[in-house]
Order: sequence, then C-alpha cells, then structure tokens
Amino acid sequence: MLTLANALNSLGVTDNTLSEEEKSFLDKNGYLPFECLMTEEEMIAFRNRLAELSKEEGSDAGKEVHKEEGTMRLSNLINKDPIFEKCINHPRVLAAVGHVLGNFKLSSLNSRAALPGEGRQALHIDYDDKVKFKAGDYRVCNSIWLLDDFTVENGATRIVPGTHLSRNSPKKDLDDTMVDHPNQIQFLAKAGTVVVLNSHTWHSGMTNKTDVPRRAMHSYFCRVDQEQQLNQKKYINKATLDRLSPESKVILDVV
Ligand SMILES: O=C(O)CCC(=O)C(=O)O
Repeated sequence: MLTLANALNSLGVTDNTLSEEEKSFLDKNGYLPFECLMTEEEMIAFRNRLAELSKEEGSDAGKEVHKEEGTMRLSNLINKDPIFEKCINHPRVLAAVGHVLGNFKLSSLNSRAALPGEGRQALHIDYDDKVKFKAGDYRVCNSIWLLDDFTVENGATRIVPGTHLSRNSPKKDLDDTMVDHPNQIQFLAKAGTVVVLNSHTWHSGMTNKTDVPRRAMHSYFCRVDQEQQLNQKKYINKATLDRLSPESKVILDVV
C-alpha cells in the first residue's frame, strides 16, 4: 500500500521543496505565503465552478461542514469537480503542511467568500480551545487559496504572527476576540497566492468593505491521528474514487 511518504515523494515533495528561510519563517510566524501558485486560467475555472455550485446548491451550500452568515461557503469540493484535486496535491503546499504537522491527511476542502459588508470573525484557532497543545505539537494546518486579491478594503485575513507558540487560544487570553489585536497583520497578497497557515496561529476574516465578494478556497489538513472535519471515507462517491490518483487517495485517507 502507498504510504504518505511515498505519495509525497511521487508528487515531488523533497526535503528541499522548502528553503531553510521558508521553514524558519513558517516556524517563527505561523504562516507562509507562496505567490503565483495558480495560473489565471485555473483561477477563472475555480471561480466559475464555485459560482455554478453556489447557484445549484442554494441554501444548502456549505451544509456538509459549516454555514456562516454573511459568507457564501461550499464544502466537500473534492467530490464536486476534478479541478479541485490541485488543491490537495501541490508539492509546495504539502511540504509546508508536512513541516507543521508531520504525518497528515486532508481534513476538508471548502470555499469561503466574504460578502460585501460582511465577513468579520472573532480571532480564533481552528482547534478546540479547551485542548492544551505544546508548541510544535500541532494538530491542524490550513492553506488559503486566494481567488481575489486580498486587500485592506476587502477584509483580508488578519493573523497574529507567532501566536502558534503561545499555547493558548484567543478565547482564553483576550477579553474581546472581535476587536483589533495590537500585533495583528493583515495578509495582503495577489490572487493566485496560497498561504499555508498553521491553524493554531490566531487569525480571522475581516469585514469586506467593497461591493464584491472576497473569494478563497480552504484546503485544510489535520494530523493523521485527528478526526477529519469532513469524513472523507463517508462522503467520497464512486465517480470521485474512480478518478482520483493513488496519491490523492492517500492524502484523503480513503484507501
Ligand atoms: O476568510 C478568511 O479570511 C479566514 C477565514 C477563517 O479563518 C475561517 O473561516 O475559519
């Protein structure tokens, strides 16, 4: 049976996929951007397909994982079009996720568009606040695939760099998780960028003050011993299983 190490190897992940500078940046700050990971054509295809799915699913959209007021969310994307397979097997992204988590699998593949005037969230981590974790003992890691430029005006994700080392969650440490944090930065980048975010780093969406949605996909991973956000074995359909590469099956944990 193909192991994760073999699957990553065959997808081109090596010890040198990330430079030492990139690994140090991720270790220190809890996030790592990769510019130009999607082509213009790929982004057009992703945007168009997500728009079609939103229309088809209507008020059901997002229901497999999470619905959120003021946003358009879609979930279970791996079953909804072959184009989304790219989001779970890019070597640079997988190298960064592996650097954070060690052995991992996909937790879920979703999209989130913050609608005009909406999208502000409380600072959070993507893990149970009640569970103490040690720096280095990470359970979850996200990758955000930017389908629009992330700007101050459209509410680019805020991140508090280095907070993955703090062992606490915003809920425990802060009186008010909605207000600006003195150390937060906004992740400003061009569409086509992917940012890998150690999900124990405090972060949140901000208000989109423009009149168009801010669109992104979240390819979210968890350590191999953790429960997936979407149970891939349960949700995977036959057509998807038949078309997926052996490497993607390992990453989804559906072998
Ligand atoms: O869309 C964003 O800027 C971040 C979203 C996020 O952190 C979440 O949905 O948990």
